[in-house]
Amino acid sequence: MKLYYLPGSCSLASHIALREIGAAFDLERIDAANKSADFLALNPKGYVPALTLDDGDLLTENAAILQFIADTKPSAALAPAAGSRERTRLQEHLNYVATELHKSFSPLFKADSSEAEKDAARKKVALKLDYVEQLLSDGRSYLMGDSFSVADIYLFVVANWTGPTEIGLDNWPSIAAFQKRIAARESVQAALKAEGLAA
Ligand SMILES: N[C@@H](CCC(=O)N[C@@H](CS)C(=O)NCC(=O)O)C(=O)O
Repeated sequence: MKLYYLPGSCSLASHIALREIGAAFDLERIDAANKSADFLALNPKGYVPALTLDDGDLLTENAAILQFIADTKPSAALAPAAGSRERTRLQEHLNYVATELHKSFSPLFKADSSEAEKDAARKKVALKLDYVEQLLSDGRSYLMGDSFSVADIYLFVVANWTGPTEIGLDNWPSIAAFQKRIAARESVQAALKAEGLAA
């Protein structure tokens, strides 16, 4: 398998999940400003994460890739069984992180966003974080309760963006504690190091 990535971006979630299951994989960093013709031919969507499988097939979309990785090694227990109510709950969390939280950050990373667009984005991110804070403030360790899952990995990566965007986590203490818990995992430290990020 080969994972195409951008350091610290959402592809870090797929990267961490691959390390959680102890998969053998290669990493290829893409040049976001100057995407190669080879990458665009392989993945016309033009973004990461993109995961090529050993049979040449390509998977894209974090929420799908994360579940694929979890299903590759059920004993790692990163996702409930397919078809179960709990699996639907996991998909609910993955979808929230992808379409509500992750995408709310997008204007903050675009060079051509106006200050008004950035302010609106910060407000939207705050609202999306409020929901997660409410969920975690019942004392659960993870989104699914007591079980760590791929949704936690994705949430960790996206919530980490509150650092570079200077939103911070002071208003969301349960998320801040969650971030510390997830950051302590060996897989996370190894992935951050491999992407050249401060662990
Ligand atoms: N719908 C995609 C979105 C992926 C995405 O937003 N990737 C970003 C990094 S977080 C990216 O590759 N940005 C570079 C670009 O689009 O040129 C998913 O959920 O995986």
